[in-house]
Amino acid sequence: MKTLPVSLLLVLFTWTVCVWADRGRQKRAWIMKSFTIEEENPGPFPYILGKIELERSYSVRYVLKGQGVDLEPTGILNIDKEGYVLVYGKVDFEGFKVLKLIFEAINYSNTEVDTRLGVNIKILDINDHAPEFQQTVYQVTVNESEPQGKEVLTVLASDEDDSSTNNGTFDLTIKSFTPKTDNVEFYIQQQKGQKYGTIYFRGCLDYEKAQTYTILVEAKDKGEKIELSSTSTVIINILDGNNNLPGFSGKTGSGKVKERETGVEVLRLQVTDKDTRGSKAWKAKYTIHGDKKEQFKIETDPNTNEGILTVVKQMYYEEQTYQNLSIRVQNGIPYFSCKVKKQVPKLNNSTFQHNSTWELDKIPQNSGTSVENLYNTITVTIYVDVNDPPVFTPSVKHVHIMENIAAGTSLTTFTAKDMDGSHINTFKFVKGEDIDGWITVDAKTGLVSTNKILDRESPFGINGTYRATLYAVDDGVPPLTGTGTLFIHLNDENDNVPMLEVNTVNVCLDTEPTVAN
Ligand SMILES: *[C@@H]1O[C@H](CO)[C@@H](O)[C@H](O)[C@H]1NC(C)=O
Ligand SMILES: *[C@@H]1O[C@H](CO)[C@@H](O)[C@H](O)[C@H]1NC(C)=O
Ligand SMILES: *[C@@H]1O[C@H](CO)[C@@H](O)[C@H](O)[C@H]1NC(C)=O
Ligand SMILES: [Ca+2]
Ligand SMILES: [Ca+2]
Ligand SMILES: [Ca+2]
Repeated sequence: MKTLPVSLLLVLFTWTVCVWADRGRQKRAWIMKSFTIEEENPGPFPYILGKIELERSYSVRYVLKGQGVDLEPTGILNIDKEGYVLVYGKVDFEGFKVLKLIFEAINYSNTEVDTRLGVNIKILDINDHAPEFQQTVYQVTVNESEPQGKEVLTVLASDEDDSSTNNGTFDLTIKSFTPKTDNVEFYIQQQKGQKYGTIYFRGCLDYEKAQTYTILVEAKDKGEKIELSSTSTVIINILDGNNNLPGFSGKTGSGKVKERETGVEVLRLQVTDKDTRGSKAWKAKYTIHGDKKEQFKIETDPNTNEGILTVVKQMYYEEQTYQNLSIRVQNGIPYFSCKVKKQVPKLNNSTFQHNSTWELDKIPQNSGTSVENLYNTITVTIYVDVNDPPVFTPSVKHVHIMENIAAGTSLTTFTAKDMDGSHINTFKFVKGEDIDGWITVDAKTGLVSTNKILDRESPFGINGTYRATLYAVDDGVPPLTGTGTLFIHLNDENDNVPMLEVNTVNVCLDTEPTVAN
């Protein structure tokens, strides 16, 4: 009966060699004391790994085959005739964690395999890989209204080294974030042994303080001799929400409305809103309070955000001389507010997972609470103005004319203006004083013509001058009247003076430069 005296001499301490017998007659295994070699051992090559010795009285030839010899990674290992195992090159742990080989001793005389052993060589990892993030840059958008403790983003990294050792496990940390604002702080949480970490924030996001944060996250392995690390950039974009109420900024406290006027702008109210111009969070929404008779409406100017107050029902001075209105402004979308009270952990809130959140003042306290009752108010007084009478421009006219001209000759045209502004063309011209019935007046145009052949010797003229008056009467209740005066100067008919042509008049204006000759 053959015995199998195998002794193994380990020359180098850094390799693990397991040897067992696989011959049918011998089913015993030798588990050798473990030694390790670091991967990527730089040599010099070849170096002796160890020696396999067989106690034989006859001569045998040693053969080594398998991974590292004729299987990948080929050419790394060999055995010499004395049984020394030699190493010819580097081994990469990330490629081969163990090399499986077969050792054979062959009888020189009959070339039969005398002994066959399995040999496993374990490769020991070194820390030659830094953990790497899945992405070098992460981008995420977060609503400004999100509450603290809200998950912002999860990052993932991996380390190719042995993940069962410190060389292949790593910590995720936030190295820095910019800008540093006092309203918010970012932190990362990584479950023990996990490859991913989640970024959260404590405090309040505030678009007005920072629209974008750039966070540098680092993954650093726990290598014993050297620690390897890499970083990734996380860009957090804040989406502006409605955390600013519009506030009245103009000093317009009162307005005026003419009685009986409607559809007229009475007052413009200015507001400022710190949210993004043009956004829903910026757009002002006005409401009127105290307008029992619904005499006003208010609209928002889409460009300036001003409140345009318009009178929609006629007001009468006899009934009221003024009206107080309270005008509220808010935004069309819900409002929220978040202010940091203290940068300290919130205490005794057992249901809260992130025990490192800050103490905050929030509106609404809980999401879902209505915040419709938040607005800014201004009180305005609208005074009712009485109607102004039409005014003649100019109010006095002089006409020089030859006597005996035909009836119906145009003398001059009066013009008048309604000072109320909005009452355009709502007055008519009527004849006032005209003792001898000399003139006619066109109600619409203000054209004054002769009514008959004029006589210089009329008892109603003084030194050949006749005085008449006109009224411009508006349609107010009661109607208001403006008065214009016309002086007609009649000249003696004289053969030496040429007649004026028909329908041509000599007009002198007393307040403006003369335009006629
Ligand atoms: C080796 O071969 C020789 C020659 O054939 C033989 O005599 C010897 O018994 C063999 N040894 C063993 C252990 O089989
Ligand atoms: C980790 O790597 C170092 C070399 O960087 C090595 O010396 C050490 O043995 C490795 N540790 C493990 C547990 O593999
Ligand atoms: C932000 O909020 C709006 C509604 O308020 C929602 O539609 C949108 O999906 C949110 N965006 C993010 C990135 O959470
Ligand atoms: Ca590593
Ligand atoms: Ca490694
Ligand atoms: Ca706003």
